Amino acid sequence: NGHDSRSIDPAAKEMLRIADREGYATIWERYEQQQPQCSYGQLGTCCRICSMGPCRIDPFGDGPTRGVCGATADTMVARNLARMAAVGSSSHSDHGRKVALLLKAVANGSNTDYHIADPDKLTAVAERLGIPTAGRSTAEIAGDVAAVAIDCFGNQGEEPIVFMEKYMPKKRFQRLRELEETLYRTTGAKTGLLPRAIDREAVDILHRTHFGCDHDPLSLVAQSVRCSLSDGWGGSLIATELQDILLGSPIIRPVKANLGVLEAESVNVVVHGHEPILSAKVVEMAQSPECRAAAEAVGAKRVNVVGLCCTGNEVLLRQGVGMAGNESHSELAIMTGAVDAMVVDVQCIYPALADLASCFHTKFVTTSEQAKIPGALHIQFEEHEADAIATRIIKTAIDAFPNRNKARVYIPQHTSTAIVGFTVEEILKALGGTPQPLIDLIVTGTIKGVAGIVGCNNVKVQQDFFHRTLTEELIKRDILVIGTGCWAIAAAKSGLMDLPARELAGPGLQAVCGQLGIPPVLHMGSCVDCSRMLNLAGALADHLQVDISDLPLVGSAPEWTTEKAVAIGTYFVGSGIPVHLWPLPPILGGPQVTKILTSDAKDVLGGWFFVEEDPKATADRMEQIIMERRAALGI
Ligand code: BF8
Repeated sequence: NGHDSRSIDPAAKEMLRIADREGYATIWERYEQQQPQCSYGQLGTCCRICSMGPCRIDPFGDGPTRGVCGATADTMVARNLARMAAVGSSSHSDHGRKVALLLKAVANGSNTDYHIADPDKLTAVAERLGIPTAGRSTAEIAGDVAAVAIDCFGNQGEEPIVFMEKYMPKKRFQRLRELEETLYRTTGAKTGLLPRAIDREAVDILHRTHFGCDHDPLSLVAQSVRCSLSDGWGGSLIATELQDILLGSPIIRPVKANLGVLEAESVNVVVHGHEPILSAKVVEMAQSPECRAAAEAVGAKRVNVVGLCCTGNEVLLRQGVGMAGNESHSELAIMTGAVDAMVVDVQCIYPALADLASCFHTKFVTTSEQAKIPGALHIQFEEHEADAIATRIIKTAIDAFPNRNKARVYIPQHTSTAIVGFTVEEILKALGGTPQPLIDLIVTGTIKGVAGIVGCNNVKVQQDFFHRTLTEELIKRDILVIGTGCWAIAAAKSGLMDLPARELAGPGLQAVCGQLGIPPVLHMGSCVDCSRMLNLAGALADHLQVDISDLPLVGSAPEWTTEKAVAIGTYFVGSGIPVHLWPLPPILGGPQVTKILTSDAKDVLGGWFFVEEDPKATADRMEQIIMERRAALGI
């Protein structure tokens, strides 16, 4: 019964039975070996910032109430949280930076392996940024867009970054500006909320959380919000917008999801990580005559590239590539014995994958200078030689294919169909070019509101259980569910993104899905594409001339794991959206920080965090928030 408590996914259950039988180590097993986990760490009251420590504070009053330097539990919690937000924001944003630099290289002709795949999107982004487009070449416009994006990372001025200023809805921008002014007036101390340069906000956190700097929980939380906003309306947004320009904008289309996308007769290449600059090339080059011939020469049907995690979402959305699974599936995919190469770039890659791959013929290929893993084969990816390197990577998989031990291959035959690709542009197109029909549906109560669900799998939660149950509970209540990341993969695998899923929705949502020919649960992309959700919220807010915090919108990260999820949750809150979290964030040891984030933020920002373990109770609370907001709007 052990595997059933680990995952609700039928493919995962089959693979976990094999793992138990063969003795393969997994996250679940290593998690058990880690018990009991440190409760100071869980509560956030452990400080390792200087060498007088480590210090820890028992929040129940046993022992000292201050660290050696005098830091309180709240200071420790707030500093730790700020560092999580900085790391999460930096990960998304550094990804965005690479895309901006690539756009510059394509624009000036120094990179010819990529090109402007969506000139219409380029024009739309340029116009939004106020860059002239009439009578100018694509390369000129692209160069200017890249320059504005790059400037958002390193500008040394005090003004908010251009991307945020041009994309954030007006009322939200004003509210944050007024809040900064009020805080200055009432406290006499400067507290910024609108991000300056993206790099600066993360460095600011590294500086202010150094030994002996900022000890004020409110100030530390405010900077966490500011840094996270530089991710949502900056780094992540730049990643999304410029990837659409360079790799093509997603369109609504059906795909297959779950381990059944692996093919027994083909060379299987799993792309895992986050940056489609690599994965999209692997998908593209797998179709080249050279790779096809090489695959046939070793007796394979073809090269079958499938995705895992967010880079899987990127190629699923843009190239219709099958999705092998979300975070907790990464080990299980290798255990099928049918993966000839797993190719990774950055973020959310378990180092354990290298050891596991060595039990099989599987080549575990790292490609990024920022993510090297002992035991992996490193093939350095360089954008200016992308075609050649992607081909080399695929050849590695083809060379491994003959070593596959067919007796050990087991591919669980589970796939679901998912209709994906719901970008803001595609949603507006489906609505006839304006958000008005969606607003009308919300005003009449046909749809009560919109819930955005994001984030990972977490070994502390039965895989996909919270994602699936919460999603089903919300659509049942006529709440449209949109989202990204590993949640989106969970929803795709569960069949919730297929058209028949509308039967699970309440009568209002069901009718809308029937009319528009869409599922009740919409895949908006990878985690950097949470910026698409912000943009959708922004489009609704600007259309109605209200703030995002007035709209019946709510968020959740019900199986969150990473620091990037902290950044996402925090920029949602900073953008005026209440956010549910499970598992517990490491803040509860700081009563003042907990109060700021779960209560005070509500009045100040219009968004706040709440924690809840039960999916049904979470849906109740999310519906209640939506109903309160509807009432406040008089609808
Ligand atoms: O950025 S949802 S486990 S894969 S952090 Fe990672 Fe979490 Fe998955 Fe993508 Ni997002």
